[in-house]
Amino acid sequence: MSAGTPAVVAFGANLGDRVATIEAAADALAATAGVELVAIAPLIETPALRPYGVDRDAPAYLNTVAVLRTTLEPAELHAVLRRLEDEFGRVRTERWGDRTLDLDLIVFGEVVQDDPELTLPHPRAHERDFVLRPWLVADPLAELPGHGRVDGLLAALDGGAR
Ligand code: A4P
Ligand code: MG
Repeated sequence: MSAGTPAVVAFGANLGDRVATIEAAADALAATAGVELVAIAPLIETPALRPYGVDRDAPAYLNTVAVLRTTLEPAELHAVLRRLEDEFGRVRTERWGDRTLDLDLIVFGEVVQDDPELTLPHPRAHERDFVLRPWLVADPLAELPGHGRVDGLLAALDGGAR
């Protein structure tokens, strides 16, 4: 399938068997009807970012980014991601709290929307090293609608996790 809309999904995990969880979730996403996995970056380890800053005492994250093509609608793809988070044992307690699996939809084609249930592009992606770095590996020409080229955004960050 090369039809469909390009979409980008960010994976994060800082509890449990992080490698196994992310690999199984990526396999499940690739096996979903209407979803083709185009590329996925190698895992990177990053310190936990909390609302008040980086917390080096918290369990570290593994992060990666997958580039997809999909014939699903944005809300349908988001529902798939929520279901996979639940399947892999995610418990929602505090905001930006530790988790077995977080799946964020970073971009969906050129869609720009402000819905709190699904904001596109993801409102914090442009300032996050742990999203931009693997995304650039998966797609060296990546662009974030409204913010420009990912290589330029990454160069503008002064290093470290965000
Ligand atoms: N939501 C709105 N737009 C989107 C979107 N584009 N993708 C809504 C996914 N969800 C979206 O999400 C909270 C609400 O955002 C949901 O109702 C959803 O419908 P959540 O997954 O339940 O909670 P969360 O992930 O804790 O909240 P949030 O604010 O999305 O967190 P972030 O910004 O994703 O940050 N540190 C490192 N090193 N690596 C990480 O991956 N991740 C986070 C989570 C914090 N620190 C991290 C990492
Ligand atoms: Mg999330």
